[in-house]
Amino acid sequence: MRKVSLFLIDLLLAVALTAIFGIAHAIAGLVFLPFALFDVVARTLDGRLITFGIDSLISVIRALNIGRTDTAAKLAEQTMGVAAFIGLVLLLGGLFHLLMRGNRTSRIPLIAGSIFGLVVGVLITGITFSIVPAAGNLVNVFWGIVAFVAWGLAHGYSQTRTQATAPQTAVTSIPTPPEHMQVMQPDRRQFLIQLGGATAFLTITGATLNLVRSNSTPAPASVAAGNEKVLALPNANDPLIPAIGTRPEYTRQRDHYRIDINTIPPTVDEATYKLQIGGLVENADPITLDKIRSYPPMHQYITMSCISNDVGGDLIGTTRWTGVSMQRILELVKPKPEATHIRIEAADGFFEYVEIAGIRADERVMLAWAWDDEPLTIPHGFPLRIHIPDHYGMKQPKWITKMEFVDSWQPGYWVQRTWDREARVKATSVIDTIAQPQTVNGRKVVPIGGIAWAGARGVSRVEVQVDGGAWQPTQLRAPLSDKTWVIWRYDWNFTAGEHTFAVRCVEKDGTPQIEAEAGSHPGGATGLHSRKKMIQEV
Ligand SMILES: Nc1nc2c(c(=O)[nH]1)N[C@H]1C(S)=C(S)[C@@H](COP(=O)(O)O)O[C@H]1N2
Ligand SMILES: [Mo]
Repeated sequence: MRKVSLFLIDLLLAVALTAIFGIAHAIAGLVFLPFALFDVVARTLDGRLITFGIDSLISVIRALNIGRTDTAAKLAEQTMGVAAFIGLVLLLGGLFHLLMRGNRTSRIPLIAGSIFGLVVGVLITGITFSIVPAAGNLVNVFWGIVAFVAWGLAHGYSQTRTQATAPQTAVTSIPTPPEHMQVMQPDRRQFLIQLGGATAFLTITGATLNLVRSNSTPAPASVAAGNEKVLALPNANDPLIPAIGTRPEYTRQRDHYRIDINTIPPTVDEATYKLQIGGLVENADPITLDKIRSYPPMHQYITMSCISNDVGGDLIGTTRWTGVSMQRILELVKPKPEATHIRIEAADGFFEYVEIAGIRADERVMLAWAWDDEPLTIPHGFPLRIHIPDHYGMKQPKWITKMEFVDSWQPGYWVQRTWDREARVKATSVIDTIAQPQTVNGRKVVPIGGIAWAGARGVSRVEVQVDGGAWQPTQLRAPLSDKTWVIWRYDWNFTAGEHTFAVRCVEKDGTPQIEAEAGSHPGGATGLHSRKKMIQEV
């Protein structure tokens, strides 16, 4: 009986500790240690293992068709984080009971509990904040330790409440029956009920507060209630109307996919922020946001994709980036002649190397501070992120804190974890829709449509194939820029029955899209996108 109640106490205290971290996070923005610890594990695991984990997660999400890949993946990671944390704390509780079996310690349970909590707290916060510095300031370290001391104290206290107490009677000659023969003491049962009630209360409070908090995250002022800016898109006059069901050509910032190594994105304090400059430069003065925003802004419509995006996947978006060309930053910091690369560091510990010659050759390499005409939101990299044309997202840090000018290339965060050094985007084309039959210019057709994208190389042609027949040219809309996807449309002569449709594209210089199927690891997915559909009269 005692074993069972000890396990119950461990479990309840582990859940209660998690709930208290959740409440403090919702109310005071303090670190939610279960997520921070998950990020620690994700960062220290072997690159191949973590890549395998991400690939499997994305395959499962896409196979189950449970909604947006990015949100489903984050939710899965957060759930794993909470479950692993409860498991870890449960184990630590077990360790505490083991240590308490010594007679000396069992006589001072409150002191022993606090010391145990202190040691565990120092270890866990120390490891966490040395690996995920973004999660840690002194307040968070202190808070993590205090919470664990309280947890240890609660263990010590529960020890005093559940110990097999000697009978209260004066008859001391009757020996206490062996432990396994005792019925549960009323006091112990009462204690378990109290503890269970308190834990349930904390858990419900924590969950509710966090739900309220995440639903009340204020939208940027200009997006609030119906006064969203409507951008006049540069191709607004293009006569080609996308087939019904084609994705929106332009992605609002709030709809853009989000991928990064953080269970909770890092926040950067705008008031004290300065872009740090270091290494081989003549002017290492930190650069203020005001300074960066004081340059005449450069606007670029940009399609960005995650290298983990499968053919036809949803980890791709097209929005308008605003910032300053990196060439202006070079003029400001004046790299020394030996400098060949910039090591870009971010608030979450992420980093990448960018070649200086590439910046000199292409003024479109841009330090961006706004997306979609709004300041970058926290998940999308506030206050600064970089754009590097023709490369996957993994090459383009968000939340940039520092630029270190160096004289050699090193592998960046994902390159260290077995992903491609260049990560140059692979051309891709996707069928978004096979729409209902309709009559166009007196002809009964099935409009088919989607996107094609070849990074900054541009798309010259998109073709559709039906049932393995000849490839047919499609109509293209003018793209938003030379770096965005292009919307295509094909009006296929209506023929009832089940049909298979495939799409492919050709780059500006005549290079065809790679048709051989390959998964996203290590250099980005290739292969043709196809869909089957039963075409019927309407
Ligand atoms: N600091 C930081 N920058 C980062 C990442 C990250 O984990 N940390 N992830 C990269 C990856 S893999 C992608 S695909 C893009 C995604 O940007 P988005 O979330 O704004 O769409 O950010 C890139 N920049
Ligand atoms: Mo990515």
